[in-house]
Amino acid sequence: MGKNYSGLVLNCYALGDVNGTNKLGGLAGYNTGDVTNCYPACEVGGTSDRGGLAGYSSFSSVYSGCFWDSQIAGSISGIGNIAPDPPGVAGKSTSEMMSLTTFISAGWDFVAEDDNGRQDIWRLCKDGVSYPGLYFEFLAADFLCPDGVDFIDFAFFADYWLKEGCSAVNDCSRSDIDFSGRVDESDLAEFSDCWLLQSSK
Ligand SMILES: [Ca+2]
Ligand SMILES: [Ca+2]
Ligand SMILES: [Ca+2]
Repeated sequence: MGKNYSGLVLNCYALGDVNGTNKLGGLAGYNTGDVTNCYPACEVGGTSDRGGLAGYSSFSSVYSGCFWDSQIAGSISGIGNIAPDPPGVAGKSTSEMMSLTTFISAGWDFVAEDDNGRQDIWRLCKDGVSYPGLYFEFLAADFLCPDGVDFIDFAFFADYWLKEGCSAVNDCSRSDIDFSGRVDESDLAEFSDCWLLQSSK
């Protein structure tokens, strides 16, 4: 983000390096809004007001559950113009940023846990391999860990076979892949497509 004036920025991440001169941040250059459950993991260039999370921030901005990879961003603070960092902003090492515990303990809603919610917005199957991703970025048939479509996902899918009354908001734990309201042959076709698509890669 270049500038965020007053919006709530929720559940997002940024991995692209940032270059420029002034007011540079891994997630936002200039921010006067609120940020919840976001992380950047990138290099931050520039000469002044550089922050792992935000280059420049208003003092009234509220941050909650935000992290940034301090190992990659280098020796800067989380918010360029505010020291120390406000509550809800924490720099972490790369290995901590690739660890489920870091995010779970901050209340992030992940797949395969219910304590932080059942929307299951985030997903990180294995520590130390990657940063967390957003669940919607994964193949529709890749319901469960480990990453990739396999028989574990198929068994999960089979549990919902011929289930009816799946709504758009609670789509039978995503097994109603085409959102038709029913788990049937057309979902199985989509499941198979995902499986084959993955094997052809
Ligand atoms: Ca959850
Ligand atoms: Ca899987
Ligand atoms: Ca369906």
